[in-house]
Amino acid sequence: MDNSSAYTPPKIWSDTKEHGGRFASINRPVAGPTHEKTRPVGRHPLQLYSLGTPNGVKVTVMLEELLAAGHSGAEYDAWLIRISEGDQFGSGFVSVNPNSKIPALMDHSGQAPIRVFESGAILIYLAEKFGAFLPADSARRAECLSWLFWQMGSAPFLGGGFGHFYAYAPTKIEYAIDRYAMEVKRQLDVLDRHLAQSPYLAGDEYTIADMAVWPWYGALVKGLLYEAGEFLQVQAYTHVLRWTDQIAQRPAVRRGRMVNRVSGEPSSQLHERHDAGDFDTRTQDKLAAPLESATHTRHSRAP
Ligand SMILES: N[C@@H](CCC(=O)N[C@@H](CS)C(=O)NCC(=O)O)C(=O)O
Repeated sequence: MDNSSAYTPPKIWSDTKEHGGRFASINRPVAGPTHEKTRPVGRHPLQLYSLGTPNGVKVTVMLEELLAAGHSGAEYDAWLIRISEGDQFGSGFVSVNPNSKIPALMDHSGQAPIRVFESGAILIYLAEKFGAFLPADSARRAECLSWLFWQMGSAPFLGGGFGHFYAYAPTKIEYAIDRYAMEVKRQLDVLDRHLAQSPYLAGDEYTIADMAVWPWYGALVKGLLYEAGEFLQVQAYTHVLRWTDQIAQRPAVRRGRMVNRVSGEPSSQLHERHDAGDFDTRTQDKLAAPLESATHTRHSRAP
């Protein structure tokens, strides 16, 4: 092995140079807000501040599943946080999540508002609040929480490790790509062997563990993450694919993945959700339509 390196770390690291790569403009070595910005609050008990990334989708799927199961107390407003524009560093957002990452939730249903950050914590909070999607029986609950925490611990190797070095880093580093490709394929094999024996992650029942793992590893096996489907030969993980397709058919999942989404087909993007009817009336294709006709109709104006 060649031990030579173009870079010798100095004694003390300092943030003096332009690092390049996607997200370089928002990365900082310190925490806390960069600017004052009031947190908007809508009319529902639950206020979600998020973006339609895999971590954000976990929570919007859970909220839509709760509503579909008849838990009307799960009505929510979903506000858009554009992380590429630094919204996560506004003072209002930081007061909900001092870690400045989406998703973040405020529950205004009680006497004092409760904040919850970290997607896994939000899923457990909602599951316990509504008594849904987290088995009560201790063996099945343990299995569900084990897979939920597996996701929370594993996905940083997929996103921050593999995804970063394969797709986003300004230079391709063979050592880093090999290391994380190996780990991601191992993770996929863990899932594939388990799903060969079990319909869902925690057994026969669809739970918050599936909601946490699906947006990451489901997207990966469908070739939707980092354009890495061929590189990782994802079609080999047939049991993960079976489970992915099964979950994708759920109507609540279809709705949840539209919320706070800012890419893809305009009809699949619901930037903010404040009402169940918004899925029919406020997707980007519908919002664009009156603007287009306004250019042709003399007295019409944009909403
Ligand atoms: N462990 C956190 C991770 C959240 C996370 O990494 N969020 C990303 C988007 S998927 C983010 O907000 N990044 C903004 C930033 O790093 O400044 C969770 O699961 O909630």
